[in-house]
Parts: sequence; C-alpha cells; structure tokens
Amino acid sequence: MMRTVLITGASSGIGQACATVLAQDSNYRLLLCARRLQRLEELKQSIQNTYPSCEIFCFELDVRDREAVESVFTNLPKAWRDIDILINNAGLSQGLDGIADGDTGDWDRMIDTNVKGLLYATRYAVPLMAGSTNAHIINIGSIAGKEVYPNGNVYCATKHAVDALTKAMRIDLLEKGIRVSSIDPGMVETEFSEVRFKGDKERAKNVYQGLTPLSGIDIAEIIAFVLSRPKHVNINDLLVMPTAQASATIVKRDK
Ligand code: NDP
Ligand code: 8X3
Repeated sequence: MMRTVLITGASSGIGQACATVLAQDSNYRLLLCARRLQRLEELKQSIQNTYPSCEIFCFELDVRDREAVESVFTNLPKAWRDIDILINNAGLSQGLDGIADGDTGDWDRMIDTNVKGLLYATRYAVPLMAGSTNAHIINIGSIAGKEVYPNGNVYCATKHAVDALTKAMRIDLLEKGIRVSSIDPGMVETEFSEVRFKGDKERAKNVYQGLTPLSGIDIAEIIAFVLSRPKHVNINDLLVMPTAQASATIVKRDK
C-alpha cells in the first residue's frame, strides 16, 4: 500500500539520501522540507528524471519556528494532508568547544533545532497520521546520544534528549499504534562537519581522513529496511558505525 513520508532536513546528507532511496520504491510518496527550498526542488527534479511517477511535494520550513511548523503542517495541500511516516532528521552541530568557552548562540541553535524542532515536527505531524494503518516515526539520533565525548557537551546532550524522546514517544504513541524507531549513526560524511565547523572545509575533511565513513545512503538503506518490516515488528534502536569506528572517539585511521 502507498505510504506518504515526511522528511525534515531533506536538502542534504542523510535526509536527501532517504528521499533518493525511498523514491526507488513505488510504494512511497515524498513530502520534503528544509530551509533551502531551491535544493529541495533540484532534488525533486533529479529524482523525477529517473522515477517520473514518484510523487514529491517540497516546502520550505525552519523546524525551530513552532508557529511555522504548526501552520505549514496543518495547511498542507489536500492531497498531502495524510501521512504515514515522519523521518525526524533535521539537525546540526555547531562548534566543538568546552563548556567554559562555548558559544551560547551555538548552544541555542543546537537545542532549538535538534530537540525543540524535533518535538514541534512530531507534535504537528502525529495528527496527520490519524488515518494511517501503518504509521511510523524514525528519529535520527547519534552515537552522541549514547556517549559523551570531549567538547561534544551540548550536541551530545541534544542527542541524549532525542534518545529519551524516542523512548517517550514509543510509550505515549503506543495506543495510537504508531511505531517509533531511532537510528543512531557514528561518522557519516555529509555536510555535518562543515556545518559544525562553520564552513571550514579543511577541518571538516580531516574528520574523515584515513578511514571509510558511512554515507547518507548507508543510513537511508537501513531506514528503508526498518520501514519495510511487517506491521507487528518494530526495530526500536539501531546504532550504526563505520567499521573503522569503535566508539565516539576511538577510530582506526590509515597512516
Ligand atoms: P547535513 O548538514 O548534511 O544535513 C542536515 C539537514 O538538516 C539539512 O538538510 C538541513 O537543511 C537540515 N536542517 C538543519 N537545520 C534545520 C532547520 N532549522 N530547519 C529545517 N531543516 C534544518 O547533515 P546530516 O545529514 O549528517 O545530518 C542529518 C541528521 O543526522 C542530524 O540530525 C544529525 O545530527 C544526524 N547525525 C549525523 C551524523 C554525521 O556524522 N553526519 C551522525 C549521527 C547523526 P537546511 O540547511 O536546508 O535547512
Ligand atoms: C554526529 C556524530 O560523533 O560527530 O552525530 O557526534 S559525532
């Protein structure tokens, strides 16, 4: 049966890869949002060049803006008002500094996006799932939600919050029959590090130097698998690491 998937943060990295992978299955239609609408439109075009029958609707959204999330989700075009799947992917890290000298603006951006944004998206997407017979929420957590590493402080705290919220959603949405899963990746080479280091491409590249990181597609394929399980099966939580990464900080690099 056709399922409508809403992906937050679909303009790059894991979110974009989810759109690309799910589009290959004719059972999915895609609602894509992010702040960079132009990127979403380009993604839609490129997917439809290969899969012309894939239905896609793109809209601009900053998940930090509660009123915008409420308004946009409740005023979607009629054909897109019922959804089956929410992929809470929009998120970011900003800076890698100690608590004593961290930028408080960075802290606000991470908490507002990764925690409050995820909550807003969930709060206003759940009512759109009321008619679904196969509803599923996927939260993108992180190894940073399982471990805390030096200078990771606030980012790690936001991802620990995602971990807690995933568990909370599973409890609170049980009666509605909504499955809730968390996918927690280690290093994935996306724009994540460029965003964390505020455009410093060299520093971002060094994060993945000498090892094979995960790709957005690696994560998207795992999400497609989680979504494809029979209705009575819920994969609660998947921690997915590059083979060369044993923990948040222990990594084997080629010399
Ligand atoms: P990218 O920077 O490549 O993508 C992040 C996406 O989030 C973009 O599409 C961006 O779109 C969107 N986004 C950021 N802020 C907002 C906002 N306020 N409103 C709406 N959309 C927003 O990074 P990743 O793909 O790696 O990150 C995706 C998720 O994966 C994040 O939650 C991240 O924490 C998590 N993660 C990443 C890992 C990694 O190593 N890369 C590992 C573990 C988890 P736009 O800028 O257009 O709004
Ligand atoms: C992103 C992975 O290790 O940089 O969540 O925190 S890490």
